[in-house]
Amino acid sequence: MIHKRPTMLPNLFDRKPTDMNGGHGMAMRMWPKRAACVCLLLVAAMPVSLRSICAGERQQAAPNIVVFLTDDQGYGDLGCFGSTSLQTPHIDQLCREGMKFTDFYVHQRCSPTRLAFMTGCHAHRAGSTKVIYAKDRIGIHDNEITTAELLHSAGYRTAIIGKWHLGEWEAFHPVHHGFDEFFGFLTDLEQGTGLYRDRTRVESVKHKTDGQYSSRLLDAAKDFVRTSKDGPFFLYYASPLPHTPWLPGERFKGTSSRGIYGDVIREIDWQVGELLETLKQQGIADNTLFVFASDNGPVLGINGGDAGPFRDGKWTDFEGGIRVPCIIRWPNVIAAGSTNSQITGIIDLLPTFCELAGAAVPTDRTIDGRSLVPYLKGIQLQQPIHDSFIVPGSVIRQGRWKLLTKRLKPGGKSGREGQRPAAAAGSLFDLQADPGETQDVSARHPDIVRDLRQRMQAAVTQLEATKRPIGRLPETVDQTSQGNRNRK
Ligand SMILES: [Ca+2]
Repeated sequence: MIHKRPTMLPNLFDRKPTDMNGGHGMAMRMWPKRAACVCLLLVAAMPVSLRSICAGERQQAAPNIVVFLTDDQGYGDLGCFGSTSLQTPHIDQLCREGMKFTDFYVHQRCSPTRLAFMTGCHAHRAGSTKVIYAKDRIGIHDNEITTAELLHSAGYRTAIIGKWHLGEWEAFHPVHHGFDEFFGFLTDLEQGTGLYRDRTRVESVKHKTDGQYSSRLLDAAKDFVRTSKDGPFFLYYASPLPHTPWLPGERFKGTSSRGIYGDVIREIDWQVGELLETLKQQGIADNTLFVFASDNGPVLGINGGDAGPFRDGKWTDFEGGIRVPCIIRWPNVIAAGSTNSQITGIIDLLPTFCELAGAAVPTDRTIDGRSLVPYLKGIQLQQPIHDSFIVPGSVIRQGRWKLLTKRLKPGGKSGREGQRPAAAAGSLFDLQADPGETQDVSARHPDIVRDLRQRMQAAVTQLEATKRPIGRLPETVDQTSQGNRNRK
């Protein structure tokens, strides 16, 4: 069983990232103590066969892992997911060479999805469904055992390049949560943020989506791959694109037929191609698990993203907000051009990566995710890995049926509600016949409504009994003088 320290180190709250005397060096001095402790516990809990992997065979057996997570990209914004107006040849190639997941779920906004990715749990269970900013004084809790920590403990070199968005204060910084390296942004604010290298703020940034930063993030990712080629490594490429404001690099301006948004999608697609090519140049592409997904649905009403066949977009639990495109490429294992239409989600990446790395999934807490490895290997299961998908207190999907247990409003500002109507609590949709959630069929299927309500109630009851807190700053930390992110 894995135990983490019961409380966060108080001294972390007394400092801000730029006060820590040189970023990387300090981070590396602090981090290995925790990593070594977790690793020892993990190894002790492993079967002998996995211990031998941890002891030396891992580099041949375990794949490198790259997660390319985009920001606010819609289900319908890829050629291989049905777009006829956007050209995404490199991502389409991922589809041809890997497995397409048609029913992959995330949360409706940035921070909860990233929290779910890092913890293998619904964000509700890990303590917060908020979008996290400095003023909130919250972030990922130190007691969480993150995807990055688990991979680090199994011998992976770990990096996050791009947007973190799980807390802007020192205690929540990614280098304290399993990442050896960080290059990117702690926050999402469009009015200005900072570019960090490890724990040092190296630049003030007006717009994190500016094309100049996109190319620099990509260059950092390519450098990380090249210097980690002897592996194994975990690269979490958390692209800030295509979040607003849309500011594509010069070479991509005017390259699409979908305006500036389309230009940004072209840039994302090019970056995917560049990363894949870098992996191929290093001779490691075939044994690298490459995941491509979006963190939530598109922002609607601004001539931007497209949710494809689904209703609504970001900020809602309609399918357009929470179902996103996902592709996984791993030529050594996955059948090229395959499709998986079972319920899956970003919560499944933690247990998937653990199985591949020979790390034990934490057993001292509830983990909502399940390993995708049987799906990746094409193993026929008697039961799918998930019986249902639940956004606690909001929606439950089982098979073709989706029940709303609360009223869902359209995403974004309420003024847009006229064009995109709300749906009443108790609405039942048949996603197989009606993926756009247009017809409430609850009156025709009272037994299904009753069953799904009971399942939701049971899930919420279980959640309330087992949910964990989000990390919070002690009241003694003075936001005006310590710990907050810097502004220009
Ligand atoms: Ca987002």
